[in-house]
Amino acid sequence: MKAGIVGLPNVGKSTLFNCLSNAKAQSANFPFCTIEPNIGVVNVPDPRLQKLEELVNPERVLPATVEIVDIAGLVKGASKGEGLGNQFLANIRETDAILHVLRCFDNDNIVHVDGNVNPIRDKETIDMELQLKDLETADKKLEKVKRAAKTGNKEAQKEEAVLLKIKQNLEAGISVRALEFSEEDYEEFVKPSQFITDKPVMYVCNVDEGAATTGNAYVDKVREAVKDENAEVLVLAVGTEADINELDDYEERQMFLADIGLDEPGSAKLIRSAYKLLKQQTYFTAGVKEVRAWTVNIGATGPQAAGVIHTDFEKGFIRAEVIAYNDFVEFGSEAKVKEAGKMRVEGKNYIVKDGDVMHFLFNV
Ligand SMILES: Nc1nc2c(ncn2[C@@H]2O[C@H](COP(=O)(O)OP(=O)(O)OP(=O)(O)O)[C@@H](O)[C@H]2O)c(=O)[nH]1
Ligand SMILES: [Mg+2]
Repeated sequence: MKAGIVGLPNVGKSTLFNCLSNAKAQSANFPFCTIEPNIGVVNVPDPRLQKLEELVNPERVLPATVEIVDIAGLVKGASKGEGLGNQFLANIRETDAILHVLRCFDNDNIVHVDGNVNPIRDKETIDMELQLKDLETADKKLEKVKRAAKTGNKEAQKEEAVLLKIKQNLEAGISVRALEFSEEDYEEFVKPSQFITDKPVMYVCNVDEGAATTGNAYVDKVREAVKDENAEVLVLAVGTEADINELDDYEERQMFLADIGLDEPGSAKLIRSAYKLLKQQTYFTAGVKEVRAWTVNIGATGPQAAGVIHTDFEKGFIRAEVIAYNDFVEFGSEAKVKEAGKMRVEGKNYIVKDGDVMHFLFNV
Protein backbone atom coordinates (compact mmCIF):
# COMPACT_ATOMS: atom_id res chain seq x y z
CA MET A 1 0.00 0.00 0.00
CA LYS A 2 1.40 3.38 -0.92
CA ALA A 3 0.37 7.02 -0.92
CA GLY A 4 1.42 9.29 -3.77
CA ILE A 5 2.29 12.98 -3.47
CA VAL A 6 0.47 14.80 -6.26
CA GLY A 7 0.22 18.45 -7.31
CA LEU A 8 1.34 21.10 -9.78
CA PRO A 9 5.09 21.45 -10.46
CA ASN A 10 7.17 23.45 -7.98
CA VAL A 11 4.61 23.50 -5.14
CA GLY A 12 6.86 21.66 -2.67
CA LYS A 13 6.12 17.97 -3.27
CA SER A 14 9.72 16.80 -3.15
CA THR A 15 10.39 19.09 -0.20
CA LEU A 16 7.47 17.40 1.56
CA PHE A 17 8.86 14.00 0.62
CA ASN A 18 12.13 15.04 2.24
CA CYS A 19 10.29 15.98 5.45
CA LEU A 20 8.80 12.50 5.56
CA SER A 21 11.60 10.22 4.54
CA ASN A 22 15.34 10.07 4.80
CA ALA A 23 15.64 9.16 1.15
CA LYS A 24 16.67 12.57 -0.13
CA ALA A 25 14.77 13.61 -3.22
CA GLN A 26 16.09 16.38 -5.40
CA SER A 27 14.12 19.56 -4.91
CA ALA A 28 14.79 22.82 -6.70
CA ASN A 29 13.13 26.04 -7.69
CA PHE A 30 12.12 25.05 -11.21
CA PRO A 31 9.10 23.15 -12.55
CA PHE A 32 9.55 19.46 -13.42
CA CYS A 33 12.53 19.02 -11.19
CA THR A 34 11.17 15.54 -10.46
CA ILE A 35 10.71 13.17 -13.39
CA GLU A 36 11.18 9.66 -12.02
CA PRO A 37 9.15 9.01 -8.88
CA ASN A 38 11.02 8.97 -5.55
CA ILE A 39 9.94 6.16 -3.26
CA GLY A 40 10.41 6.26 0.49
CA VAL A 41 9.52 3.83 3.26
CA VAL A 42 8.48 5.98 6.17
CA ASN A 43 8.15 5.01 9.83
CA VAL A 44 4.71 5.63 11.27
CA PRO A 45 5.17 7.61 14.50
CA ASP A 46 3.22 5.86 17.27
CA PRO A 47 3.61 6.82 20.94
CA ARG A 48 2.17 3.43 21.97
CA LEU A 49 5.45 1.82 20.86
CA GLN A 50 7.46 3.84 23.38
CA LYS A 51 5.02 2.82 26.09
CA LEU A 52 5.33 -0.88 25.20
CA GLU A 53 9.10 -0.49 25.08
CA GLU A 54 9.10 0.87 28.65
CA LEU A 55 7.01 -2.04 29.85
CA VAL A 56 8.69 -4.90 28.00
CA ASN A 57 12.24 -3.59 27.71
CA PRO A 58 12.96 -5.46 24.46
CA GLU A 59 16.24 -5.76 22.54
CA ARG A 60 14.78 -3.76 19.68
CA VAL A 61 11.74 -1.84 18.62
CA LEU A 62 10.41 -1.76 15.07
CA PRO A 63 7.73 0.72 13.98
CA ALA A 64 5.12 0.21 11.30
CA THR A 65 5.95 1.72 7.93
CA VAL A 66 4.09 3.25 5.05
CA GLU A 67 5.32 3.78 1.52
CA ILE A 68 5.25 7.32 0.14
CA VAL A 69 5.89 8.15 -3.52
CA ASP A 70 6.93 11.60 -4.71
CA ILE A 71 5.54 12.03 -8.21
CA ALA A 72 6.34 14.57 -10.91
CA GLY A 73 4.16 17.66 -11.17
CA LEU A 74 1.09 17.63 -13.39
CA VAL A 75 0.14 20.57 -15.57
CA LYS A 76 -2.91 21.51 -17.59
CA GLY A 77 -3.11 19.14 -20.54
CA ALA A 78 -1.36 16.29 -18.69
CA SER A 79 -4.12 13.90 -19.71
CA LYS A 80 -3.29 14.73 -23.33
CA GLY A 81 0.38 14.07 -22.74
CA GLU A 82 1.44 17.64 -21.87
CA GLY A 83 4.60 17.76 -19.71
CA LEU A 84 5.08 13.96 -19.89
CA GLY A 85 1.59 13.85 -18.39
CA ASN A 86 0.71 10.32 -19.37
CA GLN A 87 3.74 8.85 -17.68
CA PHE A 88 3.08 10.85 -14.51
CA LEU A 89 -0.58 9.84 -14.50
CA ALA A 90 0.50 6.21 -14.75
CA ASN A 91 2.66 6.78 -11.66
CA ILE A 92 -0.38 8.13 -9.82
CA ARG A 93 -2.51 5.18 -10.92
CA GLU A 94 -0.08 2.83 -9.18
CA THR A 95 -0.69 4.40 -5.78
CA ASP A 96 -3.51 3.61 -3.34
CA ALA A 97 -4.16 7.09 -1.98
CA ILE A 98 -3.39 10.67 -2.98
CA LEU A 99 -1.71 13.38 -0.91
CA HIS A 100 -2.62 16.47 -2.89
CA VAL A 101 -0.17 19.31 -2.19
CA LEU A 102 -1.45 22.86 -2.67
CA ARG A 103 0.82 25.87 -2.60
CA CYS A 104 -0.56 28.25 0.03
CA PHE A 105 2.46 30.50 0.54
CA ASP A 106 3.48 33.73 -1.14
CA ASN A 107 7.03 34.08 -2.35
CA ASP A 108 7.86 35.91 -5.55
CA ASN A 109 11.11 34.03 -5.89
CA ILE A 110 9.46 30.64 -6.17
CA VAL A 111 8.07 30.13 -9.68
CA HIS A 112 4.40 29.27 -10.00
CA VAL A 113 3.65 27.54 -13.31
CA ASP A 114 0.40 29.47 -13.69
CA GLY A 115 1.77 32.85 -12.74
CA ASN A 116 0.30 33.48 -9.30
CA VAL A 117 -0.67 31.71 -6.08
CA ASN A 118 -4.22 30.36 -6.21
CA PRO A 119 -4.72 26.96 -4.56
CA ILE A 120 -8.36 26.66 -5.62
CA ARG A 121 -7.52 27.06 -9.29
CA ASP A 122 -4.56 24.71 -8.85
CA LYS A 123 -6.75 22.06 -7.26
CA GLU A 124 -9.23 22.34 -10.11
CA THR A 125 -6.44 22.01 -12.65
CA ILE A 126 -5.23 18.78 -11.07
CA ASP A 127 -8.75 17.42 -10.52
CA MET A 128 -9.63 18.09 -14.12
CA GLU A 129 -6.59 16.28 -15.48
CA LEU A 130 -7.28 13.27 -13.29
CA GLN A 131 -10.94 13.32 -14.28
CA LEU A 132 -10.08 13.53 -17.99
CA LYS A 133 -7.83 10.53 -17.63
CA ASP A 134 -10.62 8.60 -15.92
CA LEU A 135 -12.99 9.68 -18.66
CA GLU A 136 -10.65 8.08 -21.15
CA THR A 137 -10.73 4.87 -19.09
CA ALA A 138 -14.52 4.94 -18.86
CA ASP A 139 -14.89 5.56 -22.60
CA LYS A 140 -12.61 2.67 -23.48
CA LYS A 141 -14.57 0.34 -21.21
CA LEU A 142 -17.88 1.58 -22.58
CA GLU A 143 -16.72 0.89 -26.09
CA LYS A 144 -16.00 -2.71 -25.13
CA VAL A 145 -19.17 -3.36 -23.21
CA LYS A 146 -21.58 -1.69 -25.62
CA ARG A 147 -21.95 -4.48 -28.11
CA ALA A 148 -22.59 -7.15 -25.49
CA ALA A 149 -25.13 -4.85 -23.85
CA LYS A 150 -26.96 -4.45 -27.15
CA THR A 151 -27.25 -8.19 -27.64
CA GLY A 152 -29.10 -8.34 -24.33
CA ASN A 153 -26.33 -9.54 -21.99
CA LYS A 154 -27.63 -8.56 -18.53
CA GLU A 155 -24.21 -8.16 -16.91
CA ALA A 156 -23.00 -5.99 -19.76
CA GLN A 157 -26.09 -3.83 -19.46
CA LYS A 158 -25.47 -3.32 -15.76
CA GLU A 159 -21.86 -2.43 -16.39
CA GLU A 160 -22.85 -0.05 -19.15
CA ALA A 161 -25.22 1.78 -16.81
CA VAL A 162 -22.53 2.14 -14.14
CA LEU A 163 -19.97 3.36 -16.66
CA LEU A 164 -22.42 5.86 -18.15
CA LYS A 165 -23.09 7.27 -14.71
CA ILE A 166 -19.34 7.63 -14.16
CA LYS A 167 -18.85 9.21 -17.55
CA GLN A 168 -21.61 11.77 -17.10
CA ASN A 169 -20.33 12.79 -13.68
CA LEU A 170 -16.74 13.07 -14.81
CA GLU A 171 -17.88 15.27 -17.67
CA ALA A 172 -19.56 17.48 -15.07
CA GLY A 173 -16.31 17.69 -13.07
CA ILE A 174 -17.32 15.20 -10.37
CA SER A 175 -14.79 12.64 -9.23
CA VAL A 176 -15.63 8.94 -8.99
CA ARG A 177 -15.04 8.90 -5.22
CA ALA A 178 -17.97 11.29 -4.79
CA LEU A 179 -20.44 8.90 -6.43
CA GLU A 180 -22.58 6.29 -4.76
CA PHE A 181 -22.93 2.74 -6.00
CA SER A 182 -24.44 -0.44 -4.67
CA GLU A 183 -21.80 -2.65 -3.13
CA GLU A 184 -22.06 -5.24 -5.94
CA ASP A 185 -21.77 -2.61 -8.65
CA TYR A 186 -18.79 -1.09 -6.93
CA GLU A 187 -16.94 -4.39 -6.42
CA GLU A 188 -17.73 -5.72 -9.88
CA PHE A 189 -17.52 -2.71 -12.17
CA VAL A 190 -15.97 0.29 -10.44
CA LYS A 191 -13.14 -1.06 -8.32
CA PRO A 192 -11.47 -3.18 -11.05
CA SER A 193 -11.22 -0.12 -13.32
CA GLN A 194 -8.90 1.59 -10.81
CA PHE A 195 -10.14 5.08 -11.53
CA ILE A 196 -7.61 7.65 -10.32
CA THR A 197 -10.33 9.92 -8.93
CA ASP A 198 -11.69 7.00 -6.91
CA LYS A 199 -8.56 6.89 -4.76
CA PRO A 200 -8.96 8.43 -1.31
CA VAL A 201 -7.46 11.90 -1.09
CA MET A 202 -6.26 14.36 1.51
CA TYR A 203 -5.08 17.91 0.96
CA VAL A 204 -1.79 19.27 2.23
CA CYS A 205 -1.68 23.06 2.33
CA ASN A 206 1.94 24.17 2.09
CA VAL A 207 2.13 27.40 4.10
CA ASP A 208 4.96 29.62 5.29
CA GLU A 209 6.21 29.17 8.81
CA GLY A 210 4.15 31.97 10.33
CA ALA A 211 1.00 30.05 9.40
CA ALA A 212 2.12 26.59 10.55
CA THR A 213 -0.42 26.42 13.39
CA THR A 214 -3.05 28.89 12.28
CA GLY A 215 -3.27 28.43 8.53
CA ASN A 216 -3.96 31.50 6.41
CA ALA A 217 -6.49 32.98 4.00
CA TYR A 218 -5.49 30.51 1.25
CA VAL A 219 -6.10 27.60 3.61
CA ASP A 220 -9.52 28.98 4.54
CA LYS A 221 -10.42 29.03 0.87
CA VAL A 222 -9.23 25.46 0.41
CA ARG A 223 -11.31 24.30 3.39
CA GLU A 224 -14.34 26.05 1.97
CA ALA A 225 -13.79 24.56 -1.50
CA VAL A 226 -13.48 20.95 -0.29
CA LYS A 227 -16.03 21.04 2.54
CA ASP A 228 -18.32 18.52 0.82
CA GLU A 229 -15.54 16.10 -0.01
CA ASN A 230 -15.19 14.60 3.43
CA ALA A 231 -11.41 14.85 3.00
CA GLU A 232 -8.83 15.90 5.54
CA VAL A 233 -7.08 19.24 5.05
CA LEU A 234 -3.68 19.41 6.69
CA VAL A 235 -1.65 22.59 7.16
CA LEU A 236 2.09 22.14 6.92
CA ALA A 237 5.03 24.55 6.67
CA VAL A 238 6.79 22.21 4.29
CA GLY A 239 9.90 24.29 3.61
CA THR A 240 10.54 25.05 7.27
CA GLU A 241 9.92 21.48 8.36
CA ALA A 242 12.33 20.22 5.73
CA ASP A 243 14.99 22.55 7.14
CA ILE A 244 14.29 21.40 10.70
CA ASN A 245 14.39 17.78 9.57
CA GLU A 246 17.97 18.37 8.38
CA LEU A 247 19.14 18.90 11.97
CA ASP A 248 20.70 15.83 13.56
CA ASP A 249 19.99 16.72 17.14
CA TYR A 250 16.55 15.79 18.52
CA GLU A 251 16.51 18.55 21.16
CA GLU A 252 17.43 21.12 18.58
CA ARG A 253 14.66 19.97 16.25
CA GLN A 254 12.13 20.19 19.09
CA MET A 255 13.32 23.70 19.87
CA PHE A 256 12.83 24.92 16.30
CA LEU A 257 9.44 23.22 16.14
CA ALA A 258 8.42 24.96 19.35
CA ASP A 259 9.47 28.23 17.71
CA ILE A 260 6.83 27.79 15.02
CA GLY A 261 4.29 26.66 17.63
CA LEU A 262 4.44 22.88 17.20
CA ASP A 263 5.14 20.14 19.72
CA GLU A 264 5.63 17.51 17.03
CA PRO A 265 6.38 17.86 13.32
CA GLY A 266 3.34 18.36 11.11
CA SER A 267 4.86 15.64 8.95
CA ALA A 268 4.29 13.11 11.79
CA LYS A 269 0.62 13.95 11.72
CA LEU A 270 0.61 13.67 7.96
CA ILE A 271 2.13 10.19 8.04
CA ARG A 272 -0.51 9.00 10.50
CA SER A 273 -3.23 10.51 8.33
CA ALA A 274 -1.80 8.86 5.22
CA TYR A 275 -1.80 5.53 7.05
CA LYS A 276 -5.49 5.99 7.85
CA LEU A 277 -6.24 7.14 4.34
CA LEU A 278 -4.78 3.84 3.15
CA LYS A 279 -7.20 2.07 5.53
CA GLN A 280 -4.36 0.56 7.49
CA GLN A 281 -4.18 -0.18 11.19
CA THR A 282 -1.58 -1.46 13.62
CA TYR A 283 -1.30 -4.47 15.84
CA PHE A 284 1.68 -5.18 18.07
CA THR A 285 3.82 -8.11 19.01
CA ALA A 286 5.55 -7.56 22.33
CA GLY A 287 8.31 -10.01 23.21
CA VAL A 288 11.59 -9.48 25.03
CA LYS A 289 13.48 -9.86 21.75
CA GLU A 290 11.37 -7.40 19.86
CA VAL A 291 8.48 -5.05 20.25
CA ARG A 292 7.04 -4.41 16.87
CA ALA A 293 4.17 -2.64 15.15
CA TRP A 294 2.66 -4.52 12.19
CA THR A 295 0.40 -3.15 9.52
CA VAL A 296 -2.87 -4.81 8.50
CA ASN A 297 -5.88 -3.69 6.53
CA ILE A 298 -8.75 -2.45 8.62
CA GLY A 299 -11.12 -5.41 8.83
CA ALA A 300 -8.36 -8.05 8.61
CA THR A 301 -8.93 -11.39 10.38
CA GLY A 302 -6.60 -13.13 12.83
CA PRO A 303 -5.05 -15.38 10.17
CA GLN A 304 -4.54 -12.43 7.82
CA ALA A 305 -2.77 -10.54 10.58
CA ALA A 306 -0.57 -13.56 11.21
CA GLY A 307 0.15 -13.71 7.48
CA VAL A 308 1.77 -10.28 7.64
CA ILE A 309 4.53 -11.84 9.75
CA HIS A 310 4.84 -15.00 7.68
CA THR A 311 2.62 -16.79 5.17
CA ASP A 312 3.14 -20.04 7.16
CA PHE A 313 1.55 -18.36 10.17
CA GLU A 314 -1.53 -17.69 8.08
CA LYS A 315 -1.74 -21.17 6.56
CA GLY A 316 -1.14 -22.94 9.86
CA PHE A 317 -3.09 -20.51 12.05
CA ILE A 318 -4.70 -22.19 15.07
CA ARG A 319 -5.58 -19.30 17.34
CA ALA A 320 -4.37 -15.98 18.63
CA GLU A 321 -3.88 -14.71 22.15
CA VAL A 322 -4.99 -11.12 22.17
CA ILE A 323 -4.52 -8.32 24.69
CA ALA A 324 -6.04 -4.90 24.09
CA TYR A 325 -3.34 -2.22 24.19
CA ASN A 326 -5.06 -0.40 27.07
CA ASP A 327 -5.19 -3.59 29.15
CA PHE A 328 -1.52 -4.24 28.48
CA VAL A 329 -0.65 -0.78 29.75
CA GLU A 330 -3.05 -0.94 32.71
CA PHE A 331 -1.74 -4.27 34.03
CA GLY A 332 1.84 -3.72 32.90
CA SER A 333 2.81 -7.15 31.58
CA GLU A 334 1.49 -10.15 29.70
CA ALA A 335 1.61 -12.25 32.89
CA LYS A 336 -0.41 -9.75 34.90
CA VAL A 337 -2.96 -9.38 32.12
CA LYS A 338 -3.37 -13.16 32.13
CA GLU A 339 -3.79 -13.21 35.89
CA ALA A 340 -6.50 -10.62 35.63
CA GLY A 341 -8.25 -12.76 33.05
CA LYS A 342 -8.00 -10.06 30.39
CA MET A 343 -6.19 -12.08 27.78
CA ARG A 344 -8.54 -13.35 25.10
CA VAL A 345 -8.16 -16.39 22.91
CA GLU A 346 -9.48 -15.72 19.42
CA GLY A 347 -10.06 -17.96 16.42
CA LYS A 348 -10.02 -17.76 12.64
CA ASN A 349 -12.89 -15.32 12.34
CA TYR A 350 -11.56 -12.74 14.76
CA ILE A 351 -11.48 -9.22 13.33
CA VAL A 352 -8.30 -7.50 14.46
CA LYS A 353 -8.65 -4.20 16.31
CA ASP A 354 -6.18 -1.33 16.17
CA GLY A 355 -3.72 -1.64 19.04
CA ASP A 356 -4.21 -5.36 19.71
CA VAL A 357 -1.14 -6.99 21.23
CA MET A 358 -1.12 -10.40 19.58
CA HIS A 359 0.56 -13.75 19.90
CA PHE A 360 -0.14 -16.42 17.30
CA LEU A 361 -0.29 -20.19 17.70
CA PHE A 362 0.13 -22.15 14.53
CA ASN A 363 1.08 -25.47 12.92
CA VAL A 364 3.65 -25.75 10.21
N1 LIG B 1 9.31 29.62 0.71
C1 LIG B 1 9.04 28.35 0.58
N2 LIG B 1 9.60 27.66 -0.42
C2 LIG B 1 9.28 26.36 -0.56
C3 LIG B 1 8.38 25.71 0.31
N3 LIG B 1 8.26 24.42 -0.07
C4 LIG B 1 9.05 24.30 -1.14
N4 LIG B 1 9.69 25.45 -1.43
C5 LIG B 1 10.65 25.70 -2.51
O1 LIG B 1 9.97 25.55 -3.73
C6 LIG B 1 10.84 24.99 -4.72
C7 LIG B 1 10.17 23.78 -5.32
O2 LIG B 1 10.08 22.75 -4.37
P1 LIG B 1 10.04 21.22 -4.77
O3 LIG B 1 9.81 20.46 -3.52
O4 LIG B 1 11.21 20.85 -5.61
O5 LIG B 1 8.71 21.22 -5.66
P2 LIG B 1 8.01 19.98 -6.43
O6 LIG B 1 6.56 20.15 -6.19
O7 LIG B 1 8.63 18.71 -6.07
O8 LIG B 1 8.32 20.37 -7.92
P3 LIG B 1 8.44 19.42 -9.23
O9 LIG B 1 9.27 18.23 -8.88
O10 LIG B 1 9.12 20.32 -10.21
O11 LIG B 1 7.06 19.10 -9.62
C8 LIG B 1 12.14 24.69 -4.01
O12 LIG B 1 13.04 25.75 -4.27
C9 LIG B 1 11.75 24.66 -2.55
O13 LIG B 1 12.83 25.04 -1.71
C10 LIG B 1 7.81 26.46 1.38
O14 LIG B 1 7.03 25.97 2.20
N5 LIG B 1 8.16 27.79 1.45
MG1 LIG C 1 9.63 17.32 -7.17
